[in-house]
Amino acid sequence: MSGSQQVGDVFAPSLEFATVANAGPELQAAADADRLAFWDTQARRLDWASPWSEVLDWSDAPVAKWFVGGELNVAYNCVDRHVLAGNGDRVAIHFEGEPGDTRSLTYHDLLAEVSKAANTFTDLGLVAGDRVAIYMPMIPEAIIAMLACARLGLTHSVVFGGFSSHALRSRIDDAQAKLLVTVDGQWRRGAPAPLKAAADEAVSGAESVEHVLVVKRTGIDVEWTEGRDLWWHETVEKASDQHTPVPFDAEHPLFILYTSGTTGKPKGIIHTSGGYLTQASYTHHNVFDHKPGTDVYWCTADIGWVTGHTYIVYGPLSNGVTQVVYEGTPNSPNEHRHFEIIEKYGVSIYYTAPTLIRTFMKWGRAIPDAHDLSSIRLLGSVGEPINPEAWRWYREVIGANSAPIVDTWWQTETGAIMISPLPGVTATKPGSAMAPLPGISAKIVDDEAHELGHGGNGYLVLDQPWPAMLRGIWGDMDRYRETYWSRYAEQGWYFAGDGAKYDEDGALWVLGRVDDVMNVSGHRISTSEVESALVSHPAVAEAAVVGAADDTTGQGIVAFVILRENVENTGDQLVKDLRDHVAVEISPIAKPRQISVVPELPKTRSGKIMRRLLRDVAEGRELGDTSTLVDPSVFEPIRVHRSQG
Ligand code: 6R9
Repeated sequence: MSGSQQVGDVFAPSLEFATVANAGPELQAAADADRLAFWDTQARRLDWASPWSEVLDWSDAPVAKWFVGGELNVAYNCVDRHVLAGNGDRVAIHFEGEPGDTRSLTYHDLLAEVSKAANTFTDLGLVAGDRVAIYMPMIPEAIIAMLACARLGLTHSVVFGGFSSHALRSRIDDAQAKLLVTVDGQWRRGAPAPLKAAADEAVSGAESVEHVLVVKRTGIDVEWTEGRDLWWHETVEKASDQHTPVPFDAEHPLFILYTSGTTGKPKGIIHTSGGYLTQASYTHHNVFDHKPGTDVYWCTADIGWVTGHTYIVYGPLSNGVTQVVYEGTPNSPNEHRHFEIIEKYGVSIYYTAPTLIRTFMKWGRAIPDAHDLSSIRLLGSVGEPINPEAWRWYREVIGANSAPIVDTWWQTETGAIMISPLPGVTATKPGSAMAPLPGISAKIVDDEAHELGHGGNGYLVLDQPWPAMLRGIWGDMDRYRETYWSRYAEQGWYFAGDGAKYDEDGALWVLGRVDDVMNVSGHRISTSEVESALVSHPAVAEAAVVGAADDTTGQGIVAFVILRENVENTGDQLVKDLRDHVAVEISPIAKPRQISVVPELPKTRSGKIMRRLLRDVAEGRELGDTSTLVDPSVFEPIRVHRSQG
């Protein structure tokens, strides 16, 4: 076996992988020599209808223009050009429905479907610049609708299918969407759950919406508003499959995606076309080492969040990917589902979130071990810091001790991956995102904008513009400047809102949101560092840590833990063991003041632990807004436990 070489805690790339890797050291050398010339080269991965006159115009900072004057059609780049290059028969999407129905779409099929949808949207009177809301589960029509928008220069706003009608309505109103694309219902754990009902509620009285286009997914009964509502199978499926795309300016808005800010109403993050697609395509090619025609790629995200936009739709399809799209949850009908899918399609690149990896750990390795996962050759992680314990488990159990792991740091705002190892090039350390990618520049600084040396915890800033950067907040450019650019206004740096450090070897560690950094007796301790220590204890499957107000120490550390299967809760003894373990792993100052064993943790729909709510529990307050929680009932046992403890 020629796995990667492990020395201490450093995994060097194997020669075998490095020899055939897409990325090589020349990327960094080229970016160092001339950053803008580097991006100029990367943009040529795409087909442009007309060239640009300038790579970057930063004169109106912080609003960037990339590839000034260049024109392209994003959907043409993701679909048509693969067909024109003779790859029309390659499968683009292997769709796996939750109830077990399957469907494979080639690039030929995808071109026909996107063309039909584009013709329908045009018949409905939509013109470039109009906004379209998409409220759908993970079915091919969601991707087709996004690409049809891109083809026509319509700006899509995808709203996660698990959000409430209230959340949908506020997004429709904010963007003034003219069309809403949705489904009758979606499959959830073997049963159809209505979605159009929520869409109807959202649209009722929403004056901007002229039509609601409905895909029949489950066949459940729906209410129907004549004149407004249209069935996909009676319109799109009957439309012509011939459609000629026209090019748009590189800065034409491609999509708006709302992120739940910690406070206030959601921010509509604006992304445009040429720079966004350039970085999506470049990162997908190099970070995932994607080989078109050979690899089978699977990103388990939902299109309702940015990972689905960039690493299911735009990055992969621009590179001619063959990918799996799965509709359901990882345990429908049982915990074997993801591994069955990997085995069935021969998935070679698998990209998921640490929260799912820890869930797999909790279920136990017997489940993945029951499957042939030998097709896997690269693993990715995104969404939150991955604790070293989960990283090692992921590599050993899912990656057969040889697949490189790419821990990818980025944000809705950055549009594409910014910090990540390059497989075949970068040696990795469990838990570290390692380094900014070639072409990207980041610094770790203190409050006074001084760069920190190795070992110092500081703030992550991006000190140079990048092609996929957000271009603003929809309808609120002041908030854009205030949120991201005011903290280091003098320096002109983008403030990411994450804490980070370089370790003694110069590896970059993202420590979590800065509002998750606790201050205990004057010591800065990251919630994720303590979580990581707890999870490294054999009894613990998952942990969430918050800083709760404390009269003597400023903040006290409060932990919530889920135990692994078959571990007995020995009460006080367990709590003592865990506190001692943290003291050993980090330091006695990081010992949690209080540890509660709970059956479940509150999470957002994108899988992030809602620490704000746990802080409310820890500080004995009434719960704040729980509207973005997947399942608000998880608080019942947590509170019961608290009143007993
Ligand atoms: C892509 C995505 C962004 C925030 C980001 C950070 C956290 C994402 C991470 C990570 C550590 C990683 N985050 N990836 N933290 N290591 N590899 O998740 O976008 O939903 O906007 O969240 O997620 O805190 O600031 P988004």
